[in-house]
Amino acid sequence: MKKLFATVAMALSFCFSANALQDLKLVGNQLCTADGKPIQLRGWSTHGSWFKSCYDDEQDFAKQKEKGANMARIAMYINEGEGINENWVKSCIDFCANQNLYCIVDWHVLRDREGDGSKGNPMDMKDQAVSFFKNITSYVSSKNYNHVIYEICNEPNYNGEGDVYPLGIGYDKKNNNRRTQGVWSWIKEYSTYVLPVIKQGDPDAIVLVGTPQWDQGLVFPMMDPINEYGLQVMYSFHYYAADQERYLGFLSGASAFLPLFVSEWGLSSHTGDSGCDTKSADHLLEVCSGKNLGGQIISWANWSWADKGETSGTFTGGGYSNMSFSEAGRYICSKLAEGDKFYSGKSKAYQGEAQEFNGTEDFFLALEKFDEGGHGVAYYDYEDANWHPCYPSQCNAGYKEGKIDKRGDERVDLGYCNDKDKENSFINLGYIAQGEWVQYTVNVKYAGDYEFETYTTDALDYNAMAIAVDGENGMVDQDGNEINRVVELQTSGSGQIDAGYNDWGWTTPVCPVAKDKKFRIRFKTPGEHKLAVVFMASTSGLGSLKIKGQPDLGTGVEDIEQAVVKVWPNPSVDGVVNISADADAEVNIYSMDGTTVYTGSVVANEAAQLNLNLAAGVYSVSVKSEKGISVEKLIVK
Ligand code: IDC
Repeated sequence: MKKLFATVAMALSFCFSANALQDLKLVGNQLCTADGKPIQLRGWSTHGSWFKSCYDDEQDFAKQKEKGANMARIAMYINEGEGINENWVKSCIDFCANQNLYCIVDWHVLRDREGDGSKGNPMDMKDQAVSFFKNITSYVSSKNYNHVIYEICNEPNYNGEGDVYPLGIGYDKKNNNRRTQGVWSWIKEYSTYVLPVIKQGDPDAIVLVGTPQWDQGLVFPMMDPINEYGLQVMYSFHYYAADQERYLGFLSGASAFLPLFVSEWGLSSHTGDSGCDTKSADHLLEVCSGKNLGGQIISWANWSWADKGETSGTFTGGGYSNMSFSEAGRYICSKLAEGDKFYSGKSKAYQGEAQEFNGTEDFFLALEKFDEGGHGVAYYDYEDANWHPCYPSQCNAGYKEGKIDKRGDERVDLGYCNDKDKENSFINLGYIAQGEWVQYTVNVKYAGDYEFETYTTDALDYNAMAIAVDGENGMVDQDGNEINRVVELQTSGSGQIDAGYNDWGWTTPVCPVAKDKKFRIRFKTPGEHKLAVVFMASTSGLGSLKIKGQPDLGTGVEDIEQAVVKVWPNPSVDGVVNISADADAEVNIYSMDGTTVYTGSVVANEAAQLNLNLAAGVYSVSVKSEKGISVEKLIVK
């Protein structure tokens, strides 16, 4: 019966739908079409209403399509030019539908200029935003459109927020600077108004949420994501090639933790009008093609389809009518013409040998034995020494300084924690810049959740570390929930900031938003895993990572043989799923944000059929018996 309804509904939607684009959905962090195939949306963003003649006609979008775009972003400045203009946005939505282009409706918050007296807090215009998104979503659903993505705030910001130091991090301890974190709380507050309205008007929508510091502060949604509204939320990252390559690691690293969308990027500097850096642009597109920690294919919109004549613009000044492309415009056309070009390479164990963790004894990750595969695949490490905010002269530092003779052909910065007693010293990762990560291959004897500690110095000003296992978030709390994806490293010894870079010690990282929570690293299965340390802020160094052998974690790691757990069908449809285990067990199912969606139990060797009615997405099924905890991934379509 249900099936029949579905077929009728499909037929109806087919009749009414003005375009032939597939529905979009998130599978884990990946944007996919309805059939589960990853998709990369590519194309241009409009400029503001000043250059409307470049995008007030269907032909304007036909030209973008002809150049290879499959998406267009409609940037509606809310404080400049014509301001809010629903009719224009609606007509652009129609044009895109007719041209089979996906379409982003962008509420273009942009009030970050020094001295303009405003704060860039999206809450300032939340009433207008609520009414705008209400009208637009009801327009979209009245037309039965499926091609519209909502970007709820372009670049929320704190006026004059500052430089790279506090970037992406709420705990600049030295200055007690929490401004960027403040911006995230504005965004979260704003989302409580806008997202329910979108949910009501267009329940299956994909929504892009801006992040602090001109959309580079991805650490905030990693710490504290938005999961409350049953919408498919992705986070925006913005990039201006000529002067922002120093932040590109954020995109590469965060790809393992969040669904990401480069909803705006230009070949120019962040002013929109100087430099034109095609090399740095290549680097961005390489990351977007899937060459990143999460292997995520990331969509992008280039700024901007306009003929203002600025470097970032697609056309020369006044050049639109004769299609006179600028250097940036020609670059984008050539990239769009290439179509899908996805990267799927993987890093390999150093010298073919995984490090071994036997589960019962403490394990010390040998930081110099990072994977092979080079920059972008085995690690992300900035090449240009100037991109390091604290140590501009350092690049592959230990090697260059003659301190260490290991792996000098790689970019990763290695050094000895104790130069004077190298024999008894760990080799550390040093000179860590924002967005850098390093990946290792570890062979794990028993699946389970393990406590860990880090070896750190007294000199930790800015720090925020994440751990990825197999290209996904690898940390859970003591109850097995994914509460957030970032830990704050602790200073060793005296606890005094800047006491010294040579004073190392073991500390337990804390959860920045819930200090009482303890993190664990989760290996879902025994066998070989990729373990990556990801730094979402610059930090002085990581001396070692100790994963604690845990005989009594409740998982019975010492003597486990894990329960044999079966979950089927997987993927499941509508959350109808069978679970069995070869021992009496307690079953918990969590959504990816850690919300418990089911709690129950199974009797040994008896299948339990559950009808969970879950939203499409990825869940983890945790089965706890005297044999330990087994975790299975469940995909619901
Ligand atoms: C710029 C335009 C420029 C305009 C300015 C202010 O290129 O012509 O005068 O806005 O309206 C962003 C913003 C985007 C900026 C762009 C380049 O989202 O609106 O456009 N940029 O400065 N973030 C980072 C860079």
